[in-house]
Amino acid sequence: MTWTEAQSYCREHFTDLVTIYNSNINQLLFSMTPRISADAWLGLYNDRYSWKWSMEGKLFYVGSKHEFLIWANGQPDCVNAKEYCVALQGQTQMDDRPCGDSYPFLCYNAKNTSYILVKESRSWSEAQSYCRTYHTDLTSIRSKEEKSNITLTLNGSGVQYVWIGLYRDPWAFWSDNTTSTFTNWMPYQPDNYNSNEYCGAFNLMTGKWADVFCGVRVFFFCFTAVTKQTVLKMKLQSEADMHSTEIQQQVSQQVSSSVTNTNLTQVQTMLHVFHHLHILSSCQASCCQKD
Ligand SMILES: [Ca+2]
Repeated sequence: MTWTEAQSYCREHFTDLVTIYNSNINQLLFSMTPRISADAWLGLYNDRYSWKWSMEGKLFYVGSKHEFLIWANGQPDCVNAKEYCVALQGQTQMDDRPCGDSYPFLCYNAKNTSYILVKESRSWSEAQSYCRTYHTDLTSIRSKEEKSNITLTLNGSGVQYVWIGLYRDPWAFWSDNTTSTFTNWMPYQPDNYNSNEYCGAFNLMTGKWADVFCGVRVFFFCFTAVTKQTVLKMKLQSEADMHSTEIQQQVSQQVSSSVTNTNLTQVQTMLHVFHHLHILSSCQASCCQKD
């Protein structure tokens, strides 16, 4: 199945496409599968539209609804899987570029609401440090007004590329919305070959990962999250009137918050998830059976 089809299948029949949190889980998947030259989808994907502003740090969707934010033709294209910072190209349109490239940059100063073009070439993070030291931050473009002020600032400067505050985290998302920083890429991967590889796959021959075009039909891994019920019995001693509904509620709240603090629920879930991995082939739905 394609990545999206596999995601739907896993969500319908199990919990989701699998998340690999560490090398033990990677090893478990490897030991469960035959050594064949084929790939199997993981829940991992590289979201080309998960941009954040340096000044705010939270996710900000950049799409067609913002007419003042225009991607240059064919952008963002994440060439060689290395472009995670955004520059204005030709002073008006956006292009994702390698964060290590050196360009002039645009700072924003919140004290006097001004935009400052710094015509020294620096990497994106060096530019960010500079702006944070001497002004407020690399500039955002959050309104038509802000865009036209920036256009005025850049007017006649002759700069080709100029860093702004937009960036994103590479390969930051798993289908089940958990966050995991563990990776096990093959050498030279991810490479975004042909500029269309935004889904993560597990190579059954090596157990290593590669970025693959999301539309190809390959095997995939689903998992089932099993929540285990734990019964806690406690004896409470108190001078208070335990028949009072109000006091019962207070006690109940305190007990449940102390249980939550131990992460008990999470630990139990984690332990059981990985005993229920299912491997499915990309064959016709009729021949795919739960194991
Ligand atoms: Ca680009």
